[in-house]
Amino acid sequence: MEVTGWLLLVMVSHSFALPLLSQKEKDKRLLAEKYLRRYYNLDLAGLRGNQNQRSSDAMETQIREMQSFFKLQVTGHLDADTLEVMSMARCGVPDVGEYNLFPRNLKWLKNDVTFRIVNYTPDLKKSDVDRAIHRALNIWAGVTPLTFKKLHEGIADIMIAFGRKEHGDFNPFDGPDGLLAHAYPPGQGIGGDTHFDEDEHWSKDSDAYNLFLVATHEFGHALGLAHSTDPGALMYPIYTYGEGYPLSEDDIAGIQALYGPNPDHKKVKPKPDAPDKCDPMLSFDAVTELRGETIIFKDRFYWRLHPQFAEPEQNLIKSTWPSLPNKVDAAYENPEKDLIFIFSGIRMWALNSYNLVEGYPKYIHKLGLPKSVRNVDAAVYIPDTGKTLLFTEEDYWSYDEKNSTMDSGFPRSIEMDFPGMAEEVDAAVYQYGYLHFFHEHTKFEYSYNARKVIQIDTGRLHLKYL
Ligand code: TQI
Ligand code: ZN
Repeated sequence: MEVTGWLLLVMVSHSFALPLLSQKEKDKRLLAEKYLRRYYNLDLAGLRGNQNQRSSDAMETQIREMQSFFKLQVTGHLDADTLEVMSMARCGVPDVGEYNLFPRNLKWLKNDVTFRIVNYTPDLKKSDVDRAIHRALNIWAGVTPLTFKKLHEGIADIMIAFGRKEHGDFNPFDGPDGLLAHAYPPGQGIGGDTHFDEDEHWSKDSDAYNLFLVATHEFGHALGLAHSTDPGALMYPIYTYGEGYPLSEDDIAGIQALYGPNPDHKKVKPKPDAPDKCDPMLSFDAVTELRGETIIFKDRFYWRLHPQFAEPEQNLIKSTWPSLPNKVDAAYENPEKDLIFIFSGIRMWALNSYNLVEGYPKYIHKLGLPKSVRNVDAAVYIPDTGKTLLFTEEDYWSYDEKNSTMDSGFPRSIEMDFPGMAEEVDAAVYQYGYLHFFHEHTKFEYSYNARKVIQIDTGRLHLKYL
């Protein structure tokens, strides 16, 4: 990654040191390049041959894409309107998918691709290996015009093999863990070939590592996809076990950018992309502190905000806490116990930083909530009182952390006790004497001492948090 960054910089400054351009022209190009690289995946480093000509072509294509996104006149040139939009403040999220293609858009130049399974792993039955490979190829066939034909001998486009250490391509594997597999981008000879590290334990379930999932990821490479920056994508470079359909919208956008859609338009339902932190209608599922950082849960993702980092980090819940469910309802931290508690449906989990505490998950009713409560909307611990407030629909409860008992006199009405607030809350967090309540795309800041709402932010408000 680092190396690529450097390469990019060096080549960019080199390729536009054109003597014909005035300083002003150069500034414009640099602004445009920076912008297109950031929001439109402009990649000038991968271009070979006549640098100036190729990079101008690549730029022109991206300028057109950007102009059409902003409904400007599509000229492919850096005219005044285009430059104006480029210099405007904007949200940091790219306008195009997060997927990446290999430099020069390597792809198969035909739609009928052949494959051959050269050998098998002893970890699984032969039929299980066959099934995993076929299912993995079918995933990509389902969203493209590609078809995969199996060969039993001779040379196929995608030669699939298991091997350990040096296994014939001068690209050795490394024993257990680390490298799991690799695949070569489309091309002659070794292009498309896909190798699995025999020193891994291959499984057909959640044991490390699931052959079907790793194979689907590798075939993504063998068809021309590089890694995605979308943490929800299969092509994101972190292994996360999950059930169900493995592709996200970003993976599909990536592969269809190369091959187009499946003409039989089979209905698939991709996993939704990671939520967009710039969506003005964004709402949160749960918010908690965790050792001085803020963790925001949304769908199967969470953001981690470190006070010193400018950019929030987004990840899949499952990749950090595999034992947690994909949907979190509420979360709070008890800093004295150094635990965070996570609620989903009628169950709750306790985590010591990143480790699940023994004895969990537990039923929320163990806290003293009545059986009629089927989920908790929000939870927040108030250090001054040692109480945790649990919000359920229009009511809230108070749990005494010291005695581990539910306080009497509850539930009470949210509306009555927090005047000016929404009747229900989605998420709550306590910071420096203030309670922050989230409801839909609105944030209420409530002073616990003054017992009143002191600020309401609505729409795009979460930008302040993210
Ligand atoms: N193997 C790498 C991978 O497939 C090899 C690799 C890195 C690579 N960059 C590449 C291959 C670019 C082609 C093009 O990602 S790996 C995962 C994941 C690996 C990693 O063993 O690290 C998977 C193999 F995504 F989980 F990190 C499979 Cl699914
Ligand atoms: Zn990969």
